[in-house]
Amino acid sequence: DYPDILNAAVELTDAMVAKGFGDHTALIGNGRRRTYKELTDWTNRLAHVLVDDLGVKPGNRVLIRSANNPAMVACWLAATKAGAVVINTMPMLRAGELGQIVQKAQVTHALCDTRLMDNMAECGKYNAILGCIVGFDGTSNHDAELDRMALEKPVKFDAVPTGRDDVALLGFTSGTTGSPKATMHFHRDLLIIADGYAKQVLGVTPDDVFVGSPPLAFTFGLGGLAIFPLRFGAAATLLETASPPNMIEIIEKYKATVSFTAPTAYRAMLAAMADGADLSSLRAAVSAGETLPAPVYRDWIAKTGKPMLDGIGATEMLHIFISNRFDDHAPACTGKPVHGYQAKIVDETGQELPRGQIGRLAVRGPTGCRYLADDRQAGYVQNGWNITGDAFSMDADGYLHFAARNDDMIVSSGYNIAGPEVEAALLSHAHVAECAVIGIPDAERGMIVQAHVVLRDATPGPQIAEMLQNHVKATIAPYKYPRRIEFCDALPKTQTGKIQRFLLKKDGGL
Ligand code: 3SK
Repeated sequence: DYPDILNAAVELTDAMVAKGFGDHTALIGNGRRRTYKELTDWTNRLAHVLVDDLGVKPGNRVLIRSANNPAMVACWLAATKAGAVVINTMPMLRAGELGQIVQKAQVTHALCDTRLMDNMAECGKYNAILGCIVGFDGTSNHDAELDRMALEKPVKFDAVPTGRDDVALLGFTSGTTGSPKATMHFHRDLLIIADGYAKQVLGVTPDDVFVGSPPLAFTFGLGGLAIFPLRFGAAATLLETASPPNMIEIIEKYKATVSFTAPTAYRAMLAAMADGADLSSLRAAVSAGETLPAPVYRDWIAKTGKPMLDGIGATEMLHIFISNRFDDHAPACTGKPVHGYQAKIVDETGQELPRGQIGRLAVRGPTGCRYLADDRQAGYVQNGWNITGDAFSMDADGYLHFAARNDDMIVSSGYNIAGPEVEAALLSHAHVAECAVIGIPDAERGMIVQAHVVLRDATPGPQIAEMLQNHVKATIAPYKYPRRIEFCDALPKTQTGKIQRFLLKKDGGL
């Protein structure tokens, strides 16, 4: 129910000032607070620079390169006000990876934190289409070219009257397998995820203070750390480096109420939490990006007394579409579809499966997948349903239970074994800090379960391996135990914290 002419950035800034939130804190970062009025003026000045001086036209693709900080949010909002299609990118990307994005999205303009300029400039040398690269000061001291130009500009800007179905954002995803795809999202989509999930599941109010680790370049982060707070007059704390101790410190210092991160980070927060840590302000810990192992859910609630809400989202769908609720959450359960979304479990032919059976999770709703010029569209969207890469079951009461990524189901001697279930069993052992389970080829059994384990307070060797195998056999059906265990110092992860099991599978998992 959005008007035909809709610019999402205006709704998150000027409209909030008009609603009386001008003096509320919008963003906290780089050691200072910015109100809604300050953010609105800042973005309007920047939008003037983009349109008047840098020649940004509606529909131009504008790439933003930065760590999570208020200046990145301001640049994203300004480019959106200018009618551009924005691509937020991670600071860790190198020139070659930036080049792939520039070519795929036909990027003409880049706004780059000056501290990250080397790779951006290198990318510009080899990509002629990228005619304009301008630096901004990510430390918010307004000490770079873009900031200096903005200081001269008026604080009022007539935002481009974009249509609600005009593309506002390209979310890039390489999933866990490489080969990037760009997903297109409309202005209305940016508001739908706030008015749906954030309002109806999280019940966000102007008193909320958000904290989290996902990069703004990942739509999980953009929603949780920018769109959700700004839509409701709440505040977001932005951390350039969000280590677990850092997150705890920020929750304590700013009395954060909602946290967004992945289960591995919650587990690390639990390990880093001193006895007197004060998390009393927190009312919701949102876990997504990876499946939430039951031991992490239980340990979190036991230690903090705070609810942990597991959800599943996808860059293709923009944000979380299935979630637990405050009054209805349980271990090893992802909950029910968010308002506006529907889910079903299907087989390889698209036929719906009976309740309780594991199959592919299919979803549909207002923010479904539209890949930019990509043949993989036909595989992802079938008969209007988005066929996610996840294997789930739906129980008799309509709750969804994660089994595995479709690629992570292991068939061993005719048994279907979900890798994450074995991981959860391993994680419930005190000496397991992190683990990833894969299937590797085996002459006798077709495949066997192999676990890659990062130990805590223990020395790798056959003794601990046997102890872990026995622990799994005692925790879940014994046939699921990992026949091989490899110990390692760290697991390969994407920049958004997802374990790259496909890397472990290479070369037989070694
Ligand atoms: O679960 C995810 O991977 C995800 C992706 C995009 C947006 C939100 C989420 C939770």
